[in-house]
Amino acid sequence: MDDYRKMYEKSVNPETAEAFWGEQATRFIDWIRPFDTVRMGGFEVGDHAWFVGGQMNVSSSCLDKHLPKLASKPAIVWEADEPGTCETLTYLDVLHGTCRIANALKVTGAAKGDFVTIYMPMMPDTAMAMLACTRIGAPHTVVFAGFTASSLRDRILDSQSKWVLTSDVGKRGSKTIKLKEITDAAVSQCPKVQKIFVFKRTGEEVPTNRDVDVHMDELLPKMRPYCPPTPVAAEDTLFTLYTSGSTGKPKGVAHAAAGYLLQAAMTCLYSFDLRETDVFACVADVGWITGHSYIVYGPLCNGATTVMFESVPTYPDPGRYWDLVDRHGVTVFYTAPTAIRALMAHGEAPVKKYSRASLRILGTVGEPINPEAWRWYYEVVGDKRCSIVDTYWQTETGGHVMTPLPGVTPMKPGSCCLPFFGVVPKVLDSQTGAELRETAVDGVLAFGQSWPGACRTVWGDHERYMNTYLLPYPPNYFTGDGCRRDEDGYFWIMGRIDDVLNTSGHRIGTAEVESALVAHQAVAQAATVGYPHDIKGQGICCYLELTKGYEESPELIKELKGAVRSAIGPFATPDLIIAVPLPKTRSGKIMRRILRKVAAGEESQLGDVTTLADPTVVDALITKVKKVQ
Ligand code: 6R9
Repeated sequence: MDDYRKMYEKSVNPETAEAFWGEQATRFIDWIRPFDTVRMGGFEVGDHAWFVGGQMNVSSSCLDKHLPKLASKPAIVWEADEPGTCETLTYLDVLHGTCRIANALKVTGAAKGDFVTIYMPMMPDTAMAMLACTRIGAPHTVVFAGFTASSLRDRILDSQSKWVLTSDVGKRGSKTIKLKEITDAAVSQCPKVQKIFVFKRTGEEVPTNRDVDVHMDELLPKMRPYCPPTPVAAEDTLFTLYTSGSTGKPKGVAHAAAGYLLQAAMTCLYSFDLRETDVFACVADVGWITGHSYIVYGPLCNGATTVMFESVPTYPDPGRYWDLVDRHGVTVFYTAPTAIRALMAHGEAPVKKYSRASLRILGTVGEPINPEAWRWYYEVVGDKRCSIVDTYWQTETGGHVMTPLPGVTPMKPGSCCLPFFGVVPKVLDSQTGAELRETAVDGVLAFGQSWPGACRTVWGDHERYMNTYLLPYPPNYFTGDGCRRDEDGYFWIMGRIDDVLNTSGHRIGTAEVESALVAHQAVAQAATVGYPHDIKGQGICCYLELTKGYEESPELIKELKGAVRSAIGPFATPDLIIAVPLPKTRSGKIMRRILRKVAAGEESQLGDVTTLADPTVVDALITKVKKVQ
C-alpha cells in the first residue's frame, strides 16, 4: 500500500505528474516520434490533450513491439460457441492477420481518417479487424452484434462510415444471428457506404451483392501479411463507441489513440497484476468498452494471452465458464455482477464440478456488486484464495478509474475501493456542486482533473460533451453516478444518480435495497426504482426475478419486505414488490428507465426499447404492474 500511495501521489501532484506520465507513456507505447508535451488543456473548456506532438501506431504498440520475442506466444485463444471448439493465434499470427486485413482495406480504398464500422461476432477476425483499422489510422466504431438494423444504421450514419465490416452470421448460445442480412438492411439506408467486407464465421449461404460486398475469404489470402503502420498523432481519434445517455440518441464517445491505449494497458497491468504467464479471460463482448479495453487493447499491449469467448455463461449448461477456465488454464477472469448473480441462482454444483485451480484473480465490472454476490464469487468461485477486483469505470473513462489492486488493497465486499493513478475523485453535493471534504460522505462522483484515457468529445457534438460531462459541476468531469466515501476513504458506487431514491427525506441507494433483496435465497435478481408517492415523495418499487423453484406468494412478498426493513431500516421498506422478468439490454444491464416509467404509470412514454434483449418483456411488465398497483 505504501508503494501504491507513493505512485498515486506522483501521478496526481502537479509537480510530479508530467514526469510520471511521460515515463508511463514511454514504457507502454512505441513512439514513432516522441511527444513534446505530456499534457495540455483541461476540463474547463474540454480541450484536455495528452502526449502532444507524439506520433505512434496502436497496432504496432500491441503487436510489433513484442516481436520477435513473443512471436510464438499465444496472443488470442478463441473459444467458439460450440463447446470445445477453439483456436489459438500467436502474436505473429495476429500481426499477419491484422496486416492482411489492413492491406485489404487499403486496396479497396480505405484511408487514414476514414471511419470504419465493425459489426461482427466474437471471433479473432474481429479483434484483428479493429487492429487493422488502427494499422492504417482509420477510426473504428464497433457495433455490438446483437443490435438491430436500425441501431446499426444510426451508428453508421452518425460516424459517416464509408466502410462496414461484418460476417456471414454470428453464433451465440447455439442461436444463429444473420449479421450479413442485418448489415444489408442497415446499409440500404446509408448512401455513403462504399463497401461491405464480409468475413466467414460458418460459411453458410448469405445474400450477396457483388458491387458492394468484398469477400474476405477470397481477398485475404492474396494480401501481403505485412503492412507498414501508419503514424498517427497521439490525439487522433482511435475509435468511437456509442453509449446511451439518460435521454435521446446514443452518444459516440470518442477516444484519443495514445491516451486511451495507455489507460487500457496500464490498468490491465496493475488492476489484474498481469504477468507473462497469465491467461486472461474477459468474457465481455468486444462490442462494449470492456471488450475493447480488456479483450483487445489492454492485454495485447502487455503481451499477454487473451481469451475470446463467443458463447454465453449458461450454454450448454451453467458450468461453461469454469469449463473454459480449466481447459485454457485461465488465471485472471473478468465478468459482470449480473452474470455472477445469474450463476448463483443455479447453486454451487456447476462450479464445484471444475477445479478452477489456475485462477488467481477475479474481476467484476458494469454495476455495483452486492456483497452477497461478491462473497459467492470470492468463496465459491475463487475458493477464498483469489483477489476480487471490483473495477469501476465507464465507456467514457477508457479504462478503470477506481479499483483495488489485487494483493495490495485490503478488500471490502461491494466497494471499488480507491482511485487508479491519475484519477482525482471528488464527492460533490448534487444540489450545490460544493465539494464534500469530510472523509465519510454521500454525494455525486466527479473527477477533478484529466487522466490519459478520459474521452475527448462526443463525436460531432462537442457541445453535448460539455453539457453532459464538464458543465454540470465545473471544472470537474461528472460521472453521473452517486457514491459514498466511507471512514477509510473507500468508495462505494450507489448507482446512477437518477437511481438514488429520496423517500420521506431519506436518501436510499437503489443498490442498497437490491443488495438486501438478493441476499434472500428466493431472489435471483432485483431492480429498484422510485415512483411518485403522495406522502413520501418517492415510493420504493422493487422488481425481481425469483430463483428457480420459488413461487410468488403474499407470504414471500411480506418476508422480502421484512428482509429490506431489517437490512437497512424501516424507512427503506419497499412499497411494492413485483416478480416479473426484468427488461435487460443485450449486455445484461437492466433498463431502469423502463421500470421507472412503468412504476410511475407512464407506460406511454417508454421511449426507445429496441436495445432490449427481449422487447416482449415490456408488455408482460405493464400487465403485471397494473394488476399489483
Ligand atoms: C465499464 C462499463 C458505466 C456505468 C457507470 C456505473 C456502472 C461500472 C461499476 C459500476 C459500480 C462498478 N458501473 N462499473 N458501478 N461498480 N464496478 O460498464 O461502462 O457500460 O459505460 O457503464 O456502469 O453506473 O457509470 P458503461
